[in-house]
Amino acid sequence: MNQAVLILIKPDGLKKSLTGNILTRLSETKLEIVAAKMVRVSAALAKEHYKHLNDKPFFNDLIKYLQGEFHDRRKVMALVYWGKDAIGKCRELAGATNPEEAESTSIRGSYGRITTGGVYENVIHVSSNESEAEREIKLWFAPDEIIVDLYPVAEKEEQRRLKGWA
Ligand code: DAT
Ligand code: MG
Repeated sequence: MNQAVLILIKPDGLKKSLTGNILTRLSETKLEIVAAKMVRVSAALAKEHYKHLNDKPFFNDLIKYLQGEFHDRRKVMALVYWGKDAIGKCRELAGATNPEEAESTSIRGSYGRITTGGVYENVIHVSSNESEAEREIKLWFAPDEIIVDLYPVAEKEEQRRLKGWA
């Protein structure tokens, strides 16, 4: 069954210059990239992304980590992959949440670490099921940033000032 999945290359992945490597690993899946961009992550976006964890003791550090505060890289790379069993394939390549428990050849097993402060620096985010993927993709991307029609869209009246090239 075709699925969409949100992938984030987190600030540690960018700082460690792993972008090309991670994209190469993901290309083994033969999935299609249908959206990609660099994002400066606001606190509001990070908190909404990880809202299911907002009662955890590590939540504040998790938000700072996603915002790049620990890596002097205030950005992440956000992508949507699409194709057969996309979530399972990408989760398998990513490896377990805890980088010390992740299979050593997985992306998190190869490049992740746990800091002395207890932060799981696990290099990438991968949505864990279809409903989470839909919520996350709609959070990170607008419909016209995705080159296929993943979800229903509606015409919206919007009064906002847009930047154009000068
Ligand atoms: P995943 O990223 O594998 O989907 P998750 O959604 O349960 O895992 O958690 C989101 C992130 O929160 C995870 O990538 C790292 C962090 N995290 C989870 N459990 C943690 C823990 N016990 N200590 C520190 N960070 C943790
Ligand atoms: Mg998750």
